[in-house]
Formats: sequence, structure tokens, C-alpha cells
Amino acid sequence: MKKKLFGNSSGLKKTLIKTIESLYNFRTPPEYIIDPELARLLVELSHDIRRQIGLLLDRNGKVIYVIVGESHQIVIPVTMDYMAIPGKLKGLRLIHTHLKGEPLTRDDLTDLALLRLDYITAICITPDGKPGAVYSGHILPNEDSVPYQVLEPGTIQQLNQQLKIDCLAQITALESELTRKNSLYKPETGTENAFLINATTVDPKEAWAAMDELKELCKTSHINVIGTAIQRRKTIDSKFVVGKGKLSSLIIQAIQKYATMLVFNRELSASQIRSITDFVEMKVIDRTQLILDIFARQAKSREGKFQVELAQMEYLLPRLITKNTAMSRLTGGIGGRGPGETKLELNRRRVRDKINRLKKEIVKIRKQRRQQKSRRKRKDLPVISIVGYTNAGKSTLLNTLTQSKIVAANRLFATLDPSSRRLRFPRDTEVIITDTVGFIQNLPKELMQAFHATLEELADADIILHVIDISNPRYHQQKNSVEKILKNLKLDNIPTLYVFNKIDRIDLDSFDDKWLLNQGIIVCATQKQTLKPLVEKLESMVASKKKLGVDQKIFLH
Ligand SMILES: Nc1nc2c(ncn2[C@@H]2O[C@H](COP(=O)(O)OP(=O)(O)OP(=O)(O)O)[C@@H](O)[C@H]2O)c(=O)[nH]1
Ligand SMILES: [Mg+2]
Repeated sequence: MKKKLFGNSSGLKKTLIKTIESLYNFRTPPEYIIDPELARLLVELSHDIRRQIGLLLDRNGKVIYVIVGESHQIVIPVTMDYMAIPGKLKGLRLIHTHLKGEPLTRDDLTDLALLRLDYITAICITPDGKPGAVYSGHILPNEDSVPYQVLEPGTIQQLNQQLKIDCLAQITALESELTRKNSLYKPETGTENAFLINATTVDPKEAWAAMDELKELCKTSHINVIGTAIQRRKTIDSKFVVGKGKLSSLIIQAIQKYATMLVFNRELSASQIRSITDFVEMKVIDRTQLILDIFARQAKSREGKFQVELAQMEYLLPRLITKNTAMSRLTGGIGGRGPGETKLELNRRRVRDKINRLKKEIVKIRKQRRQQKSRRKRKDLPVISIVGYTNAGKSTLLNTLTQSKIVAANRLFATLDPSSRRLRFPRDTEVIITDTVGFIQNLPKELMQAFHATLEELADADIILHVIDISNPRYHQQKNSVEKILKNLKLDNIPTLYVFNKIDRIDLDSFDDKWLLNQGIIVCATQKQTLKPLVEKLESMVASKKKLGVDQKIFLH
């Protein structure tokens, strides 16, 4: 294309470069949209080469970028020094030519809204190569209506003089309105305003349930959810997840609601991260990163911390894209946490080294733990392991059963490190009861790998207590997810007892799924008196195993 237009004539090319360079010398008075002489030159040049030409002007009227486009469009370059922040405009206005007399296009207005340009202006070209009608538009600060306003077309002179648009004053007024609005919505420092996107190929009902869970994950991570969108698709778009058009309209919605980040409910591939972050000047994270972030906050023990860091590095490694802004957004983490600025420059090899070092550390810690455990094992106490979906009430149950004070809280993944307590049954039998990390639907594979050893220890269990929060509307899916994970861990052959928890939060009489409740024991883990049937059942399970000698490994004497 280039070759054809400019031909091989180096003279013509030189003249062109010179003319483009001369555009940089103009300074438009700040109260004008564009200096008329500059507009004339821009139009002439564009007419000559039959391509759109665009200028990015800063607030002082200085040309900071000349963009030579195609005949029907121009692509605005990534202007790293002019990143729009919530409540502000970009500080740049775009003035470009339209060769066919067309008004502002959808793409123009999308660019205006997405990039938060101060102003967008299209100058049409008359057949004899002079400036014709001029179309201008700017952002509107209202979050519900259309995000921009398009002005009546006029000539350059009309716009600059007759209409007396003081461009700079208008931009400043608009921006102060945006700032005022933003201060109403501004999250506290360290938190973010997120817009959640779930693209689904399945039943929308499930998609809403998944969205509820994503909201809970955000809450746990101190992220304000300011909007959600679900899009049902035949296939997931390999570049933009939801398709470019849909993504732009969602981003505009998000910006209008003063979002500081987009959260996708599915794991984004390296190329999706790259396309999306190149497209939007906003932090972009996926569900896995959100879960990793929560794990990173909650990890207390050395092993836990190493495991989370290992998972973070495993997630990062295939997404390391050099020289791409995507990485800085990706590793910026939530509220500035995450692996951190210095680690941005980590190349693949350094990440791999780090992964190896972490793995070695984890093996070392694990060895020590194994030794401690074998001491405990020698006492031959049966082991009862509590498992279940995150927030089901596992730690609360352990605390109430054994009068302990393990952290139990109404947030996801309150427990990461396993802990064990002794429990003495009324008839004097003693067992070890353990609490461990909660499960979640589609547990990120990086975490599954990193926590594999912790989870593997569940294989030592003689009995598994599967705690189910019966008051959660998604208890059925949660139960299935846990069973799927247990199966993956090959733990589905260990005797398992369902414990239906939080019965104080439901009306048992009108509960639909009575059949299910009969398959286990109902409890309210916060009330000790409700645990009696559970304790009796456990005691009899342990006793019958003993009698039958089913499990030699427990009762070897
Ligand atoms: N109303 C009610 N709340 C409960 C009951 N059991 C637990 N909770 C509450 O549920 C929340 C989660 O309890 P945890 O014991 O931390 O849950 P967990 O299964 O250990 O969760 P993770 O460690 O995050 O996987 C806490 O706020 C508990 O107080 C119950 O029987 N009734
Ligand atoms: Mg817990």
C-alpha cells in the first residue's frame, strides 16, 4: 500500500516527510479546536495522499503526534504518557480528516469514549481539497445516558470563532464535572471499582450463579463491584473473549460507572490478555488472578506462602510477553499488590529459576512436616478430615467440636493452612480431626498443583467429613465441585459423611431437598448442642471400622 502511494520517488517521500514534520511546528491557541492554517495544511496533505491524517493535540495546542491512516480510518497509537485516569480526560484531542464527507463514525465515538479523549473532531475535505464541514464531539459525564455529545457541524471558522467555543474552557469544565462525579464513586485507597464480565457458552442460569461467586471473590479481595455483564456466545472469542464490539460497549459502560478494573470470570490466555489490555486503558484481571490474590493475602505459614507464590509464578510464566504493556497491567496486581514492579522485568528464565527454588523450599518444609506427622501417626489415632467448599463452615465446625480458635470468617479462603486437633469422643476414643483449605469450582490448575501435597495429605484420612453450606443457593453445584475434586485427588474411596451445615439459616420444613438431607447429618456448626448426632455418628463410624478391622493402617498394634 505504502509503496503504491508514495511510489519509488524518494523526492516525493522526502516532501511528504517534510510536510508532516512542518505540522509539528504549529501551535493552536488553546481556546481554538484547531488553528485554521494547520487545518488547511492537514486537509491539503490528506487530500493529496488520499489517506486520513490525524493530529493529537495537547492542552497547550501543541501537536504531539501526527498519525497517517488509511482512506477510511486511522489507528490511534498507544500514548503511554497520556493514560486517562478515572475522573480525568486524556489531555489530548484528536483532529482528523474524513475523505468522504462522513460525520463522526461509530469507531470515532468509541475511540472518544474508550480513550477518554478531550475532544474528537473530523474535518471533511471538499472536492477541491479544502476544509469542509467539521464534526466535533466530546464525552458526557452522565453514567446512564449516551456517553458523548456530538455538536452541530460547522466550518472551522464557525467552530473557532462564530460559535465561540473556548475549547480549553469547555474541556476544563467537563473534567471538573468528571472529577466531582468520580469523587462520589472513588474507592478508598487500596481498593478498586470493578466491572465483571462473564462470557458463557452454557446455561445463563449457571452463568449468573458463577457471577455471584465472582462477586463474592471480589468482596473478599476488597474490590467494589460497580457493574456486571453476562454474554452468551457460541464460542469464546479467542482475542477479546466477548468480541470486540461488545467489549467496547462494556468498557464504555464500565468507564461511565468509574470502574478502575475489568474482571473476567474465565482464565485469560496470554494472547487475550495482550489484545484486551492493548485495547483498554484499564487494569484487566481474570478469576484465577483474583483467587491467587486472595490466597496471597491469606497465606500465613511459610509453606502456604511459598505455595501461593509458586502458583503465581506458574500462572505468570506462559503469560510473560516481553515489551508489552499487558504485563505491567497483569503484574500490577490488585490495588498495587501482586508480584510487584521489580518483578516486571523478570524474564522467563528468572521466573523458571524462581519456580525451581520455590519447589525445593516446599519439598524441604514438607519433609519436616512428614517427620512430625510420623511421630503423630505412631500414636495410631484415626484421622477425620474436614473438606468442603470454601466458606461452608469447616473451621467453625472444627472449633466447636474441639473448643479451638482456628480463624473462621465470612470470606472465601479464610483457611489455607491445614490444622489438626484432637477430639475425644464421649466413650473415650480419641481421634485427630483436621481442617484444610476450602475448594472452589474450577479451582485454578496452578493452585491445584501448588497445593497438591497439602491436598494429598487428605489421603491419610480414615473418614472424610464433607461440609455443605445448605443455606447457600448454590449448594448443589458446590457439592458437585467438591466431589469432582475429591475424585481427581483419588479420595473418593475413603468413607465420607455429608455434614449439612448452617441449618439455622433455612426453613427445614419447606426445604425442597429433604431426600438429600437424609443422606447425611444436619448441623449448625456455631451451636454446639446441634453437633450431638454428628459426634455419635462419627464415634460409631470409627468404632465399626475398628471392629471390622477395615483399616489396618489405623489400628496396627
Ligand atoms: N449462620 C451460620 N453461620 C455459620 C455456620 N457455620 C459457619 N458459619 C459462618 O460461616 C462463615 C464461614 O465459616 P468458616 O468456618 O470460616 O468456613 P470455612 O469452610 O472454614 O471457610 P474457608 O476456610 O474459607 O474455606 C463464618 O462467618 C461462620 O461464622 C452456621 O452453622 N450457621
Ligand atoms: Mg476455614
